[in-house]
Amino acid sequence: MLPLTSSSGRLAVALAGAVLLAVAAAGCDAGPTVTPPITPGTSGDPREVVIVAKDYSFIPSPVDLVPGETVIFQVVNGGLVTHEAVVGPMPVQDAWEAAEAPTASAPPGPTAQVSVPPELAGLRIVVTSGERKDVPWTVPISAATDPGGWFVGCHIPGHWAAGMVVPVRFVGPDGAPLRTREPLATPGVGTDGTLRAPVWAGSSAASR
Ligand SMILES: [Cu+2]
Repeated sequence: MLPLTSSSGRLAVALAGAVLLAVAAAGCDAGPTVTPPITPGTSGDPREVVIVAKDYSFIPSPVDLVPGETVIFQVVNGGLVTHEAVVGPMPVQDAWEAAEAPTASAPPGPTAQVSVPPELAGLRIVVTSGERKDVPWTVPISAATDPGGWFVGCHIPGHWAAGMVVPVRFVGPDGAPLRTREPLATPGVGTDGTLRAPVWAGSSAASR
């Protein structure tokens, strides 16, 4: 009887693990291929897009946006330290990473004032622990054709390297992705100092 009990125990553990994975996946998004239909936001009726920053990750992943729509980003900091949501392509992410790097040794307190050239500013929303900021924003029509992809990232020193970046998935109103790309790398900072970013895997992401 002992082997059976042991086997059942393993099965139970395996099932519990599978359930946890399923719950975790469901908490992020509906699935890897197609999201539920989206009613794109307009300037008069922007769509609410909730982004939760934690120590050190974002929910959801990916962030679904329809090119040309107007959204209100509701950025919530559920973590214990200050975070930011920088929305934009990789040149924007690189610019903020470089601009904020010198603040790594700054003493605890208010976020240091940093800036980047306007053309590389993208959208940056800084939230302190427990804070929520609502920021309206119109998704550029051309964003979906940016060959490098777009991301939501945090550049408080060390946070991107800790994995605090999620890809933006541009979708049509029907929820179908406008383009798909293969994963390039796990997030982090490369040995040459350049940022590595995740790319959502599109329909090929059947397994997780
Ligand atoms: Cu952060």
